[in-house]
Amino acid sequence: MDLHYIDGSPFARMARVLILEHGLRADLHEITAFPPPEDHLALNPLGHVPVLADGGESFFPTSIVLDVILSKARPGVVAAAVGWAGTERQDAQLLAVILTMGDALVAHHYALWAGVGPVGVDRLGFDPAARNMRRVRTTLDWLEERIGPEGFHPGIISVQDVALACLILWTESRGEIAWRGRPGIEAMVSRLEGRPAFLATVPRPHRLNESGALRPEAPGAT
Ligand SMILES: N[C@@H](CCC(=O)N[C@@H](CS)C(=O)NCC(=O)O)C(=O)O
Repeated sequence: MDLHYIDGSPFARMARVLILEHGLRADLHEITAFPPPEDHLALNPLGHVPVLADGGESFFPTSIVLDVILSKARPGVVAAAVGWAGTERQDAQLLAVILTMGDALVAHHYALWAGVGPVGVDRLGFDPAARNMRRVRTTLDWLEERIGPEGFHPGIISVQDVALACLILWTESRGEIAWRGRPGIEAMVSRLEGRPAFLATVPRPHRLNESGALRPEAPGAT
């Protein structure tokens, strides 16, 4: 299988961590432009990473990429698949909520980096970037109520743990948010961040230029 990724992408990092944790063979293709170039749209019409190409098919978005990777992993190793016995719907909801929160998080940061501001009369009545950050905070509270002392599933490192840790660690390197003060999430992130699969996928620093555009020489800038 072939994984197309950007170094800084927290969504792509989830896939890279799962591949490493499970010792799966994959050819990694780093995209150094941001946003990904035009020809990437042939792989994913949404223009996003990660994309997993396997058996002539192109898999996206992230939830599907993670599902395909986990379907190739031996059960019982590190990150269990969605579908813990009897809690399939809750597992699926947890992962979907974490990934949707990730969308809000990156949309918030992109809006700031792009210097987006009012260009006309506000007929909506709220600031979309601020609303996205509020969504992130309330979702972190919701997740904190559901995480246990051993993460989202006792006894294993779950895909939900991996997904949330990748998003939190992205904010640590790309623009901090007030995520601390939630002991369950803090404990989970500190347990995972030192694992070899996480250390091997730490995002390189990125730089924004003065005009707000990402520097072309900043590979994997998200
Ligand atoms: N909901 C998407 C999120 C993926 C995403 O936002 N990827 C970012 C990098 S972190 C991206 O590729 N952005 C390129 C763009 O916005 O055109 C998914 O699950 O695949």
